[in-house]
Amino acid sequence: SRLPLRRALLSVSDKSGLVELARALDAQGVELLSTGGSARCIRDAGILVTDVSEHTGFPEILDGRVKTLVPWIHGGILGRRDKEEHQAQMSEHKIAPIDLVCVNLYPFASTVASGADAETCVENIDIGGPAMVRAAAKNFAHVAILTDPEQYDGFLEALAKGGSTLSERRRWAANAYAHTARYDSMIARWFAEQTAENEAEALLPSVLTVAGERSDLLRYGENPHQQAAFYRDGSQRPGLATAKQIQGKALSYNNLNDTDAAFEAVAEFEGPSVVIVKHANPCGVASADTLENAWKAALRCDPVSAFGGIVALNRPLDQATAEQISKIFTEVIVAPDADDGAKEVLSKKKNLRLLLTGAVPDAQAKGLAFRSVSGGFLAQSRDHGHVTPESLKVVTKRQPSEQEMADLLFSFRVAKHVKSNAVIYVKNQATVGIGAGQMSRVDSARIAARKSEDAARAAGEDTALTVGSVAASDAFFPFADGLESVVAAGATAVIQPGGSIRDQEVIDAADKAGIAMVFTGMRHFRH
Ligand code: 93A
Repeated sequence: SRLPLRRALLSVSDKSGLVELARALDAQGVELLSTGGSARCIRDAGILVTDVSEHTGFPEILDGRVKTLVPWIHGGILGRRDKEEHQAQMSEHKIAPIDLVCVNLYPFASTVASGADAETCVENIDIGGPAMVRAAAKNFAHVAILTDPEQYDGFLEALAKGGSTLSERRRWAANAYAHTARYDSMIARWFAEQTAENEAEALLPSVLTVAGERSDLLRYGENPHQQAAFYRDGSQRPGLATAKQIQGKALSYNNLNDTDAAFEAVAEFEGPSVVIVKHANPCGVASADTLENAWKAALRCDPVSAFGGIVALNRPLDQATAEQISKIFTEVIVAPDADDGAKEVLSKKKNLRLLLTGAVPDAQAKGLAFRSVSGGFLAQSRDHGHVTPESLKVVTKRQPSEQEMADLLFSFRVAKHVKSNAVIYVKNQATVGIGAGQMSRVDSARIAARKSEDAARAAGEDTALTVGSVAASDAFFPFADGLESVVAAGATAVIQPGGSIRDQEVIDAADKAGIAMVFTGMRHFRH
């Protein structure tokens, strides 16, 4: 049955859309109750509103900590309209029914994100708001609950039809409990971060916040017969959550997954850099003096796979680079920003999606990564490991040259973003061969070398690009054969974690081949 509306309580921290809502309700003859700041906002717009304190006869006390936590408010929300005793008790205690509750909560997450001190964060824990939200949602049979300005228009449409329906109110109630659950889990996470002794201990409350603030429904999942949505976790980490789509078709599940992989990878590098991703694996990564040169170097690695790829940049996209990229078919470009010339160039490619994120993620930031397994999911701290020159140990007779050292570091940072087993060849800060996702490390090494031969042929060069390169392996070589195949491809220096019981065999093979090898002591499995 449609719900007639006599009295509404509006108490919101995010005041967007509040005046419009109040005006529309007022026009329908609805009595408006409101708390301090919200009431002021409505009154300033020339709309008649009653302060909650006036309605209840009880003042807002304790710096506003107790505004609505009184029986005249909660009784008005919770009382059943279909039960005589409830109605009788309400009139006995002079409790007026409240048919609409519109509440959004103190901005706890953004207060934390702003770097506010602990006292300010605690003051921004809303108590009265969630109590009203939960009460109104419980009484959804008789009361409507709105927790998001984006719901106002839908509510007003329902009102124009004579009031909200039960199924509409049930849906709003579901949103309301999701809203308060998420809110409390953010608070739990903050407390855990304040008190937990390590990242793993902070995991549990963090897991609760996985179901994010807003979701985008996607056309379908990894395959057309699967359904999918993107949930934001409210962290505002630069990337998919902050991306604005400037142009192009709607993003698919695979687009989002690949774009994320590309953008996280490009965030590893300081200088102007480009990562091209296909099927969640990089197929070209390069740093150079300019983005345009980085693009050309990245593309040279595997121009065949780059077709229909996803391109990530760690600098604002400029026109020259945009012109180069638009020469081949690209699904998505993601960058912190783009200049007008670049936008103009790309606007001619109607299907190309351009995503601008405002900033590049911090590759070393802490965070969580999840994977679903049957019956639950696995959670771990994200791989923010970052190998530095100081952490490397040369284990061969030959020392790497300065150039080799720079390329070794580069190659290992790429390896972190390639599915295991990963073997990467790099020359002059650009990948020249990437072997990904094989069940044997030797196969990855061989595939990378063979792809590099193909790339050389495509570029009209007669020696494989891997000749004179350096090579990275994401995990240790269990036997000398992996190393030997890297040497056979022409690598002159190798970077790998070390730690195999056969390390000595592998070191001997490297010395025998006269190449340099360094151990990182850190592994970058990515399964
Ligand atoms: O401090 S509270 O936890 N105690 C309350 O009784 C209370 N009632 C409403 N927070 C309370 N609220 C919150 O105040 C609402 O959830 C809303 O976010 C905010 C609106 O305050 P104002 O109208 O003064 O801007």
